[in-house]
Amino acid sequence: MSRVSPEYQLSRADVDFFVANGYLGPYAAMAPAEMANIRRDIENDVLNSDGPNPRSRGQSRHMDQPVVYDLATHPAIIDRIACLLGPDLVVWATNFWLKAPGSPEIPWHQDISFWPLEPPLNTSAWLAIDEVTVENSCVQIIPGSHRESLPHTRAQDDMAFGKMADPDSFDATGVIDMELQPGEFFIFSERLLHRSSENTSQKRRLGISLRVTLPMVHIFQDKSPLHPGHTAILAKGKDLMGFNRYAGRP
Ligand SMILES: O=C(O)CCC(=O)C(=O)O
Repeated sequence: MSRVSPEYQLSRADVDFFVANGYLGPYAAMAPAEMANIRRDIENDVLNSDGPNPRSRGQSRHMDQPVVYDLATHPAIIDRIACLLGPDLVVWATNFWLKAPGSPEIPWHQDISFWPLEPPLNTSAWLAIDEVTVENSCVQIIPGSHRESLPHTRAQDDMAFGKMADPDSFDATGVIDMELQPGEFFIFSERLLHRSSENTSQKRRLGISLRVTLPMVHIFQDKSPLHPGHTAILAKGKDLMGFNRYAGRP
C-alpha cells in the first residue's frame, strides 16, 4: 500500500515550507492518553532490557519490540513523510533520547555528518513520549539551516556528543523551541541544525527519533550508529534495489 491517507496529506504550502525551512510540525500522531499507555510499555519492556545494538539500549529497538516497530511505522508519520520523499520509504534507524535530570547538552549539529548513508538523504521524525518543554530541554532548531552542509568540529568535553557544528560557521538566530505534548512529533531534514540544552529540571525528557530514507539509498548497516545484523523496515511501497536488509514486525 503506497497511498497516503487523506487525513495525513500535506498541502503544496506545507511542502514548500519544508523545502524553505527544513522542518514541519508539530503534528499529533496520537492523544496524550494513548501515548501514556505506550509509555508504560516502553518503560517496562524497552528501557529495562538490552536490545540488538550492543553499544546502546536505545538504538534499533524496532527490531525486537513491537511497540517501537508500531511507532516507527505509524501512518501519521510515514504518510506525511511520503508526501515529501515519495511512495517507497525505509525506516533505517530508531533511537530513544532519554534526558534524565542533569543530562548534558547535545550541541548544535547536522545529523548527516554522523551517518552511514549514501547518498546522504533522510527525513527524521522526533516523537515526544513525555511532555517536552523548554524546562526539560526540548529540541531546538534553526529554520533554513538545512540549505548548507556545515563543518563539524570537536565538541566540548561536557557535551553529550563528540563533535558539533563549528560555531563560527553559522548564525544561531531565529531558534525555535520544539515544545511537544506526548504523542506529538515534528519532521526535519538531515541537515537541519538542532540541539538540546542540559536538562536542569527535575523532569525526565523521553522522545524517539525515526529516520526515514529511500530504497535507493545504501545503508551501511554494519557501521555505527548501526551494528552487524541490523535490519531496517520497508515501511511503505517497494524496494526495487535489493541491497538493504529488512525485517518485519518482531
Ligand atoms: O533529543 C535530542 O535532544 C537530540 C535529538 C537529535 O539530535 C536527533 O533526533 O537527531
